[in-house]
Amino acid sequence: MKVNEVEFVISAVGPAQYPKDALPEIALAGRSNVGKSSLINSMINRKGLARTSSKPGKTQTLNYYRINQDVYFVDFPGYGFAKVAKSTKEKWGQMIESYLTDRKELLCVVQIVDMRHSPSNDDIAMYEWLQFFEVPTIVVATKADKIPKGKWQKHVKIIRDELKTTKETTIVMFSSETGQGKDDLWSEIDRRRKTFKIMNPYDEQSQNDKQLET
Ligand SMILES: Nc1nc2c(ncn2[C@@H]2O[C@H](COP(=O)(O)OP(=O)(O)OP(=O)(O)O)[C@@H](O)[C@H]2O)c(=O)[nH]1
Ligand SMILES: [Mg+2]
Repeated sequence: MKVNEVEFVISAVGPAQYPKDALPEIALAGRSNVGKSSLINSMINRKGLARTSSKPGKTQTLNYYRINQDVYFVDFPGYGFAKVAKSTKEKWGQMIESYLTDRKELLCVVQIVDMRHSPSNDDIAMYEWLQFFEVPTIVVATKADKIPKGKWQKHVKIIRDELKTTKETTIVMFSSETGQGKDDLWSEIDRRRKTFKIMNPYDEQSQNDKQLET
């Protein structure tokens, strides 16, 4: 897909604020500091649009970025960050869980892991959870620039084995620094977009939300 126009739309704290224009949504999941926001910036060729930080825990809401009139990227708070208060974590957890199970616009989750390391227990739990709820998932192994190319396959195999990925799950080798894997990830998203139909996007609930707004 050619990225012509990108807009940051909203930092949502709950479903009432999610967009109502029924575009497919691609959610970015991964542990804190793994490079979710950087991946969005790299995919849309805008360096600073999605806020990144070397300090984990930067993204604390569901942040929506619209690409053309085609899709949204939804930047998630990272999981596995110890310094965030427990009550805050529980709040995020609930918000993310209901988003992932209820959101009809969800096209797929891009689960990001660090190519340098074996997936963490949180990564494994997240992937298992996504499979259990049959959420279409693409795994991205990022920070590929930190490893010599000759070792990429070895690292990808470790990730596949540890996550126990299904045949349906594609793994994309990626680097936000070099742009490696950008075209592969866009092709994978486009392929899914072609067959994606949002079931009943304007159901009773969204009609009610609309009436409340006016
Ligand atoms: N070398 C390298 N560094 C990266 C890459 N992607 C991200 N980083 C760095 O990793 C750090 C974290 O990146 P973010 O994109 O803010 O991570 P995040 O997953 O959005 O973090 P939270 O919002 O805290 O969950 C930053 O210092 C980035 O510059 C990559 O592909 N290669
Ligand atoms: Mg972030």
